[in-house]
Amino acid sequence: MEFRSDVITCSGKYSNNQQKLFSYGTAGFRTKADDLETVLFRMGLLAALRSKAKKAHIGLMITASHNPACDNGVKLVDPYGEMMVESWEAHATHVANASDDELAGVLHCIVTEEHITADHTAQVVIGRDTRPSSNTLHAAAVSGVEALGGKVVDCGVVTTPLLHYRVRCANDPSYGVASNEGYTDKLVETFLKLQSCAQPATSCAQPATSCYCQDLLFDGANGVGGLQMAIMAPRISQALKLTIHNGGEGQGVLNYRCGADFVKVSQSWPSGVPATPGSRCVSVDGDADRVVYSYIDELGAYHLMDGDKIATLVVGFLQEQLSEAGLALRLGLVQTAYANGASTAYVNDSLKVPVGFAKTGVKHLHHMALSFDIGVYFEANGHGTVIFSDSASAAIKEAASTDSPAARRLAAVKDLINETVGDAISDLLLVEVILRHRGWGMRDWDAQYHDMPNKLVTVRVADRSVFETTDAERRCTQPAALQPAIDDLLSTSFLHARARTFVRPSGTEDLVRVYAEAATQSHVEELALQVSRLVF
Ligand code: NG1
Ligand code: ZN
Repeated sequence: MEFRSDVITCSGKYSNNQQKLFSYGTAGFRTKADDLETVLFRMGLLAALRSKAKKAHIGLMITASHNPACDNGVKLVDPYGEMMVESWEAHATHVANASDDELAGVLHCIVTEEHITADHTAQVVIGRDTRPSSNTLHAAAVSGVEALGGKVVDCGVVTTPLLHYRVRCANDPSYGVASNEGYTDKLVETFLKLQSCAQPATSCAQPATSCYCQDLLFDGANGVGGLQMAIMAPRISQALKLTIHNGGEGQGVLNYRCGADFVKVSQSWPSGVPATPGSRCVSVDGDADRVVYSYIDELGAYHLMDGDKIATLVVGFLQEQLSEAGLALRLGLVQTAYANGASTAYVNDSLKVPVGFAKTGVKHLHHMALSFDIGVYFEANGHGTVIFSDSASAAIKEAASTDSPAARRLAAVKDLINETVGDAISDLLLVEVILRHRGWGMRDWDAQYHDMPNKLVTVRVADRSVFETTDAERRCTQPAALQPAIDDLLSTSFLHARARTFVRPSGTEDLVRVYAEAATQSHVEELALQVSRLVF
């Protein structure tokens, strides 16, 4: 396959004159937006090649998720809406780092290695978040796709999970209508159907802590999630009364002291949302693929309901529905090392559902979840979803054609879930369905298990690449002396503190993360401090 002269001309316009080295990690490329224009042009080229290789639509999302507004990023999405296969991540890194003179050669190598022929016109589905830099980066990506004669399907400003959905539908129309409206209609209609069959919601004379209440505050992180919710909220208001705050209409700074990442890390109520005792709030992150809940009890105390609480709620519900429907399907949960130990124990010991551990990054969780008939996966930070195997889908469909209400509920719940990737809006609608089905207030949900006190801290080091881990990142193998020192600490000073701790290099930022969990907050503080000192 020969490259059109446009590749050479445009690569002059998007010249690579940086010393900086880029690496395609768990979140694609993510850094300061000013450094990314060349990278976006080149990812447009690569997405076009991937599309030719797969003879399918490929996705390209421009976002830096929960990171500050001055950052941006890009990741590619494979035909079924899943993260791009790992073997192409190396191609992405090579293309991004090639000098202008090397670029055509690097592209030729990929064409040869991947046996790409010229006969398929590339089709790339592009989405972007609300960041000011996203427009310029979008133009660069479009130039890249078009330089290889490819066609762009422009989704505009959309949430990351909506882009994943669009890619899946473009390649598999049975999944849904491939448009932004198709996504909205599917979620709205399924949610209303599920809620109209549920018990009537009790009136809100009582606070949301003690019974299911349709009132919900929505914290949109000043990002694209608020825009999408503004479209959906009026359409679902008969079943859920959402009040949108931090809605992304230009009033507040993206992800600043609000949104799912801020709420999870600081374990506090988001700014910009009225903090009234007895109220509950759902927070999404800057691109609306993560979700966490919070509530303030009658005494004014703050409570966080994170991704682990959502995962356990979903697993318990699916288990109950499967049993009522008489379906013997293998249900499992996948977590990462960051999952609170109490959530793992609850699912293993009380629900008797198997739990697997994967490395951080949804592609790893997604992969492991495929080993179950129904795999639920969630990161503690609120990124997760449920995936159904083909045979599980067929069994549910067949059971739903009988008069089993549980099987019908399961079939509708499957339609509500975005199986391609964690989706804050789809997940929050699912949580509402379950809470209403059970008539649960926030305190009932919270009472499933009690979180172990925990803390996540970051340590800046000279070179994070010297840190290597094993056992789903729960143990450090390099530097060699670190894990023995941690083990020594746990077996002496923290022997009776039910303590757990681990160290891993971040895949998205230039730092090392230390997680500590123990029976009391003071143990946690001390453990996090001592392990951070060992790392530094
Ligand atoms: P890193 O920076 O590798 O810890 C963070 C999150 C991940 C995942 C990725 C992708 C934590 C501790 N880590 O990864 O869970 O969401 O970003 O965005 O929350
Ligand atoms: Zn995100």
